[in-house]
Amino acid sequence: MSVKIFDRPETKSFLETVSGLDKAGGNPRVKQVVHRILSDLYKAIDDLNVTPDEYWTAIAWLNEIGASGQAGLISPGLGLDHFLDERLDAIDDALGIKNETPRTIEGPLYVAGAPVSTGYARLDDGTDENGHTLIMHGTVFKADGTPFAGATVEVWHCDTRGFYSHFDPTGKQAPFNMRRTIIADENGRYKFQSIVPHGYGVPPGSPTEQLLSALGRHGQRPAHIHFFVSGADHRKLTTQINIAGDPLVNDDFAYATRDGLVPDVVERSDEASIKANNLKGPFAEITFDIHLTPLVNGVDNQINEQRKRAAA
Ligand code: MBD
Ligand code: FE
Repeated sequence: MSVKIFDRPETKSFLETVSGLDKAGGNPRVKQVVHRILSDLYKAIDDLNVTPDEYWTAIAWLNEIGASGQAGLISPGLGLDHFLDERLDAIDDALGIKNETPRTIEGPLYVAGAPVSTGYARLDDGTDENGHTLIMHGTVFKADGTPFAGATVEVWHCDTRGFYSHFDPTGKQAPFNMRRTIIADENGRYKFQSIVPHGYGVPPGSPTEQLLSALGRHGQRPAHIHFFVSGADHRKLTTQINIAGDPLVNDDFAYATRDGLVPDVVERSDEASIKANNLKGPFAEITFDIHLTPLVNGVDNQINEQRKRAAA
């Protein structure tokens, strides 16, 4: 039986009551957003004849998402993180700001407090037996195009099983394995040794995977390396690079792949290169320069407090 009650005046005034719009107290912005989202939801229920059984299935799923701490995981899966990036890009276009190094989503797996070093860091602790050595390096540039001595490069990635330290379900990794903060040297250069990461997959059987499966989708990401790059008088850049050649480079469940963020991976097996990097055997090399952008009217107009909230 299909009925329509959304357009009734009673429904309209009920939504205003529920959202507190008829009261003086509370937070006006929260009221505005809740009123809009609730109105869209009521209308969808009405238009699609959502049954009570369907509705309570969704509520149970939301409880599972929360209980498993996966709100930050299904969010990129539903493209919301990428959509926010597209909006930041559009705002920058309107302001005339060019992002020579594209931004892309942070994801839910950053951890603050990684060891800090200048110029160079070794990210992995050498215990991943399947690891293929990676050397990655580049120069950080200021908005005026000059090298950014003292810029901060935070980098994090997963191991060859697709697990991140602090979130490793096997408990195998030491804290801050494959997480470092590198201060760019006097020439704006950063360099690190690590291992080539594997792709990531959402936890099997998780509520995130259940929804993706119901959408006929997978929960896999191509191999990638995350970065926060920041420096005085510039906006903080959140980005990632993908490992070129990964079959999922253009099939990421989190939609983070962007032009300009898939640098070449060069296999080096010649003695000179191996020696120059103090290594014992062949390795993969990635060169990736990073360009920061200026503040807008003296402030970082894109900064968000996601990290502070995660730490609280
Ligand atoms: C990741 O490693 C990630 O980067 C994102 C965006 C989502 C899940 C896992
Ligand atoms: Fe990741």
